[in-house]
Amino acid sequence: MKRRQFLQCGALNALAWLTPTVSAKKTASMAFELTAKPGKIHIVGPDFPATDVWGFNAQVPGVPIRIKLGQSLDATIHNALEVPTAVHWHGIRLPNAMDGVAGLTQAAIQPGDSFRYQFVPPDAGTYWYHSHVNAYEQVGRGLYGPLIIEEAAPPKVDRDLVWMIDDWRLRDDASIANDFGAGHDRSHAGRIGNVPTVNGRFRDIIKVRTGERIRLRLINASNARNFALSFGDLTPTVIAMDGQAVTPFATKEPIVIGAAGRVDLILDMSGDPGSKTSVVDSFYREPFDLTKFVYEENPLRESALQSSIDLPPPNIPEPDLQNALVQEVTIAGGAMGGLRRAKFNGEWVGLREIAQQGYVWALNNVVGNRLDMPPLMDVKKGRSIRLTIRNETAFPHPMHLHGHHMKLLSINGQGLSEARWLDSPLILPKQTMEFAFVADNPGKWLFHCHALEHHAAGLGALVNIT
Ligand SMILES: [Cu+2]
Repeated sequence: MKRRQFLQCGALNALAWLTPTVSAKKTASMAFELTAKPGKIHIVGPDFPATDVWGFNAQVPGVPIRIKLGQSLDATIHNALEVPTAVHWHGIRLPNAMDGVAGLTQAAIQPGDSFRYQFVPPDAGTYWYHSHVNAYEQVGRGLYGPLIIEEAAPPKVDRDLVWMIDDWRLRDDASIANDFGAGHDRSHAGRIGNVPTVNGRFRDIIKVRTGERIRLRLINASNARNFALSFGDLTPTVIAMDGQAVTPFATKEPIVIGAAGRVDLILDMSGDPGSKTSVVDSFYREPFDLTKFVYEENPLRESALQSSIDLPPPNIPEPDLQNALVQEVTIAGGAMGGLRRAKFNGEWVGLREIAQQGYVWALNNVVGNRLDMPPLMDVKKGRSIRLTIRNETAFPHPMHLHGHHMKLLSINGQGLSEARWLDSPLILPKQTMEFAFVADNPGKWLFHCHALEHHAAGLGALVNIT
């Protein structure tokens, strides 16, 4: 009798304990409410005033969204701004209607309105979400956040860190310079700022411990700044690019991350207790310290972890190279680009006249100034495409294809020994990259430069898959 009472009691307790926890957990981990609204953040520290920004839940970076592979992403966006907005889930191979391109895949979310995004991301990895309405202003003001899809069994690390790297153009009073979409930015390198930040902070320090293993997820949320990061005495091991696993490789070369790109690194913190290591950018002429690791006095362990850091390989259909549609795309225009004329609204027009309307770039001689223009590619679902992108301009372009990852086949004719699946490859001046992918995701997709001022100035096109 005693034993039975005890069991019953135990069973009841277990039920009482389980029921509310399970349901609470479900809501907490799967449904996100994000409000796009103005906020204030301290970017440059206490000696300066806070900066007025726009953020998801008034934060920059916005609320981190982290779910497990296989879970549904369920996010309702409330627009508390005075302008329309929409949210793009960058790098996710999602259904077209969830892609967040206002005017193409949905109507913009008007001030006071909401929109619910729901889909199951097919790949684990490091992604991000950001506004896709007047992105050069809305992303520039802070409307972005990290989107992490965790592997079922991630590699064992001591810490999983996300760094959203940004580049702000601030005035002396730490307010955002209001010259979004300036002509010079559109025709040159895009909006390059003067205050590079990690997670919204300028020259912050990151405390670490000797022997610690960190998975560092780098996300470049800048309008246009590209980064090439060195980690001092540390030798990072690259494990993923643009969210997709690569065969891990250790490198002392600077890690290049174009605007919108992502790189996952494993860092084994090998510095001495009490020491410091600067993370230095060297993409442009003047190198600078982005941030600093500061080692605590007590080490975590004597020597680095030796466990495996391999991620599951990408689960993306292999393109059929033999029977692929061959498509060449040439990027032309911009300052020092030598483009004389291009097709603008269906007619050949001189570049000077096009530039007067704010457009300076063309893909295959077509200025991408509208979302109702004829597509650059019109293909049947399931068709493999071999896409060669030639950059004939004087500037780098991170070219983003929505809804797909592209397999990089060659750079300047040089084949690759390892697979790279990218959604935002950075193509340097005078460089040619060849890609292949299966057009397996139906819909009208954007293909555009993610230097956001370049996109606004005509560097975009549509891919129609039916
Ligand atoms: Cu560009």
